[in-house]
Amino acid sequence: MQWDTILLEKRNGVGLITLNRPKSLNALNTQLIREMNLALDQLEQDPEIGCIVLTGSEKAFAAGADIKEMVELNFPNIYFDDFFTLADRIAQRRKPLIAAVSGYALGGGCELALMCDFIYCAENAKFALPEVTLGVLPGIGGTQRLTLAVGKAKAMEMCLTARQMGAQEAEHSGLVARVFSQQELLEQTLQAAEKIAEKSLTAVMMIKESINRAFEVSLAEGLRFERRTFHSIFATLDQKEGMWAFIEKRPAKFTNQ
Ligand code: DAK
Repeated sequence: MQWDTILLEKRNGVGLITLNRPKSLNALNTQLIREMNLALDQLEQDPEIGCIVLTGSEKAFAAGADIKEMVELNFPNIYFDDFFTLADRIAQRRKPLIAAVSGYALGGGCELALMCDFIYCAENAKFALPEVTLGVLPGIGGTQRLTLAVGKAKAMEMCLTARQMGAQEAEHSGLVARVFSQQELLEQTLQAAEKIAEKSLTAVMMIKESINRAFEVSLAEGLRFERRTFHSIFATLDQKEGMWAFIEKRPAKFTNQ
């Protein structure tokens, strides 16, 4: 497969997708979103892959949706266009997704990072939802996912003023899991992804599903979901392997069965 707007690599059970439109700071156009989804389809179907990393360049994870592509759209264009649906599909992936953010993660770029399961960032990262300065509002989940991540006060302030949030504040606010130097970011992210990929994919996917439940249902329903999921994992060979490996003092060899 020939990619024009992304790069796709595989390493030790990890799929790495690098956004690759350097001249426009990885602005998200329809082609890039389409290629990213095709790459994600491939990685989700690949039994060798247990975790996926999304990254950009040192200067920009992504500077937002492509304003030059959007400027002349009218209501029917944007209403019938599948950009939204394509973008929403990224958040519905079942394998774990980590965003490695260096530089700008603005608008749709910030929203893309927020669709991932967690974010690692470099010290130069800048997160913002500056749509208000363009006369629009965040449209791929920003008002919802940013609010869930950092709370109402910071989400309101960021969306209404377009202020950029730096790496340290993003970590303290719960937007990112960890901050690394620019040199270390990708290696550290890949190492974390490899650790995840070594685990039982069933357990990993059930953990992802259970944590995401916490954002959608009451505590009682979430606990019930977690409990039933826990019961069901005892039907897998990986549960036996993981526990016997501990008892026999050896590393577990998971088969995703
Ligand atoms: N779109 C298109 N081109 C972009 C871009 C963007 N978002 N961001 C940067 N570029 C291009 C610049 O136009 C410039 O191109 P040339 O002039 O060289 O041809 C090149 O990238 C380098 O940018 P700068 O010269 O501006 O570089 P600086 O270092 O000076 O500034 C910057 C970097 C990131 C601060 C600046 O480029 C900037 O402010 N960019 C725009 C950031 C922004 O406003 N992002 C939010 C976009 S709105 C949807 C729902 C939601 C959305 C879309 C659709 N649907 C429901 C369909 C989401 C909307 C957004 O994300």
